[in-house]
Amino acid sequence: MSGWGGPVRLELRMRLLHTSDWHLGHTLRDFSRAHEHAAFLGWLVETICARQVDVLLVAGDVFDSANPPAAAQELWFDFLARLRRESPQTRVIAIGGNHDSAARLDAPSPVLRALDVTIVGGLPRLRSELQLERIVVDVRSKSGERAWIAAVPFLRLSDLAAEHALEAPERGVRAVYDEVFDAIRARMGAGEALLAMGHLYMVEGRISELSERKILGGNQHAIPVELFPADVTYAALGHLHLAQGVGGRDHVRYSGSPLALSIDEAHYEHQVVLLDLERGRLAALEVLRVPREVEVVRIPARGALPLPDALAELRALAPAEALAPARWPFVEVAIELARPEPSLQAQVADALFGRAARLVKITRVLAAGEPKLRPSAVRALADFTPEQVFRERWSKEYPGDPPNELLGAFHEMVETAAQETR
Ligand SMILES: [Mn+2]
Repeated sequence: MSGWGGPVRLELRMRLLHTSDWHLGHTLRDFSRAHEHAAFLGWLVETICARQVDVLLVAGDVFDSANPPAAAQELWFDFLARLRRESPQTRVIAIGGNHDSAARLDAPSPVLRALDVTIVGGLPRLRSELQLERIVVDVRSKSGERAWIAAVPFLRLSDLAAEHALEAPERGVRAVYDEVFDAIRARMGAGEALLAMGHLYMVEGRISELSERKILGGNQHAIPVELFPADVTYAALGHLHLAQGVGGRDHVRYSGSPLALSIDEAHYEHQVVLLDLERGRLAALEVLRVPREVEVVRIPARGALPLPDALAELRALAPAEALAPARWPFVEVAIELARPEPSLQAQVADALFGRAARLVKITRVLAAGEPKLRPSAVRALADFTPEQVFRERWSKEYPGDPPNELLGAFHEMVETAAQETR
């Protein structure tokens, strides 16, 4: 019941907005995403103002690479400055993800602190001691609600105690969180919330086929959801690009990425999460869909078309003048072929000439009943994940699956290589 003349409700309340995996600087087959990122960040500032958000949580992978281009860094700093101007009461807390360089993200911290921006790029240790004063963040809303945040960044094996690092990394991760939680419990008062941030892969996290296998580094570091004990009011997670609560829990949650970072993620419901705390309890949780600035189109939506039909559909796309080039849809086309077609690339390019479309992928599907060539024989190397290539190679020499430690080492190598080549 609401109406005139009711008592003014003076509640303790805090509103937080949880987002992650922006991957600023990302490119999709050489096409810049800067326009989409700028649109998202503009929308985010407007949303934070309109919904009067007290605290913004960014759960890792701010940047797509350890060495982001200047334009990506400009987006980040420009966003922080604009937020400060337009919503000066909003605090920002950001942790590093596996794509971020911890040191690079941390570097401007002393300046950003003056803008109420707290950054924990890498796990701060002094000799072997956790620097708890940097990981434990306490925030207060205008109305006086207080919350404590365990701002734990993505943990690398080198962050974990030596006795855990190789044998049982999940125990090492747990030891870090437990130490931070204990420090918070020793400080927090009644009616105050305990929140966690993390950039990690939880055991019950759902991933969709192929698209995210590459970001997981195998499953060997999957962490059980019990990492977050019952007194954790909300865990703001990053790493998986598909928005979801973990294991049926609403309050242990991946916000997912705000835009599709591969064509396989086009169907995700990209979103951010608004949460309200009231006297230490989670009072409300609301999902806000991120407006889509650029469409991702697959032709056809499922399966594949014979070449003439596929080309006809491409020619039927909107003309180039219909949209600003930065908004032209990303297009994947799947073509069914009776035999290899050497001029395929050129025919597709020709059909798309003058269309509002950016071609990111041609998927070739050999028609059923084709005698000799197995489909895999004509798949491009780019259609395989590094892990699939690794497994293929392994199976040529050894029986069974490669051992987990080896897969883990392989993924760590791939990740390092990927970061160094950007
Ligand atoms: Mn990540």
